[in-house]
Amino acid sequence: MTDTLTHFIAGEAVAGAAAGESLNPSNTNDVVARYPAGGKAEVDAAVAAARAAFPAWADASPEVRSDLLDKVGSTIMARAKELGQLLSREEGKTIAEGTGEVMRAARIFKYFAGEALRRHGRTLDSTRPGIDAATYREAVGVFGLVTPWNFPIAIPAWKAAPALAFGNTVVLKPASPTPATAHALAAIIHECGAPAGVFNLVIGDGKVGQAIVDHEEVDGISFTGSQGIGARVAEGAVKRQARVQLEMGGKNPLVVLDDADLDRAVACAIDGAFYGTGQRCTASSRVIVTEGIHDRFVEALVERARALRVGDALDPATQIGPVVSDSQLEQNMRYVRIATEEGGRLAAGGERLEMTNPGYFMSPAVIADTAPDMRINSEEVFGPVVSTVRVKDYDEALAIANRGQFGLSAGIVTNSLKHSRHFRRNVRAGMVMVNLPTAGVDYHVPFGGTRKSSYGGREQGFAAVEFYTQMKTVYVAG
Ligand code: UN1
Repeated sequence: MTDTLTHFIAGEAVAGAAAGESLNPSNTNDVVARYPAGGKAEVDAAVAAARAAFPAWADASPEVRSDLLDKVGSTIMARAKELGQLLSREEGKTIAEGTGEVMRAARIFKYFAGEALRRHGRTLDSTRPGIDAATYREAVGVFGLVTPWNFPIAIPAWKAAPALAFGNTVVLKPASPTPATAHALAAIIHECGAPAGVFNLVIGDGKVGQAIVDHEEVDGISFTGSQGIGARVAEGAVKRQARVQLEMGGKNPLVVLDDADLDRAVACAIDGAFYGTGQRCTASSRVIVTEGIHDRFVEALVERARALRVGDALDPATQIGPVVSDSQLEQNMRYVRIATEEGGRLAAGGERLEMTNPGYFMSPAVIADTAPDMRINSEEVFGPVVSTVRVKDYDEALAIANRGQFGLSAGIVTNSLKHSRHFRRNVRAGMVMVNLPTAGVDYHVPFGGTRKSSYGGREQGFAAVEFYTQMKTVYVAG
């Protein structure tokens, strides 16, 4: 079945001429949805609606906002199977991962239903007698949310839920490959009773994103996507002094030390590098291995990688779904080529696969014996491609882990308390994982990176209040 998508503006489904198709990457004969392409007119209408809805929403009892978010969370949960199916069909992650992501989105709404009720201001003792000082946390206004295709419901949820919880209104622009999943979320938010204009959806390409970024009435922008586009988003926002938050790429290292449990190290690398078809900004893309365990580790990694079942995302036996699009598959294959031309050894996978149905399949690639400065170890691939680097000892591993422009997530597999402690304190990354894959985060814990990975503050958990509220300082004399 092919859905026909609409925008949601001012509480109404707004149709437009079909401008694009969202295809099932496991079977490109299957058109998941046809969607309209919004432009400046739709963005203007959505922002005007969000602006008009803002005062009453910001003023509403926190209980009203909490109830809406809780209901959205419960509704998503009740439909997890159907939404997971849609997500996996549209994005290509396995059905287990798709349903898991839907549950994550539901729980994010429920978490922020609680946060809406929490008081985030502080009281202070003035140094002057008879005076009280306090800080309030107020809603900011209209937030523009520009979200990627790789977590098509969880990322819109973790931006929209805190925005709404703290009294802001929203205009969401989802990524072009996955509009149907975002549309399903928007429909649920409306069904659950969001007042008109509180949550708006405008579907379209980069022009919609640009119109949101440049709109004078958009007070803040939260973006997850590539570094190149992120830089443009920041430039546009800063020019007109809007708040801006960016989550961009990673080149996340996983360090494996001689004393690591081998099975655990391989499991961390397989999950971190290949689950979600490697399409996670937190994916482990460089595995840095000390020489005492190196050969055993690479051999076991190659064996596990070769045994992974690549296939249709909706087949429960599939472990690795397709890549999201043809252009992304091309990019992955190009990096495999570049890596081998630079001297890396293709030890597993790295081939385009033909299945019964036409789709974007490739075998998970392990590129061994790479040098730290190769392009494969500096540029984000965003696919099921991992490289390994052999090092002498922990110090060399840490130095290599800290190279490059990114700093999102970093992992270490070791039983050494000394090295794990040193790594936690000295690795240049916003998130550190000890004896865990670099990817796979909790829904209620702050998320974000350092250097070129993130900009403008942390998302999620208790940190979200910083971005989605502004502080007011109040002095009162009795
Ligand atoms: C995860 O590792 O569980 O776009 C989440 C991304 C990240 C989310 C990763 N923002 O891949």
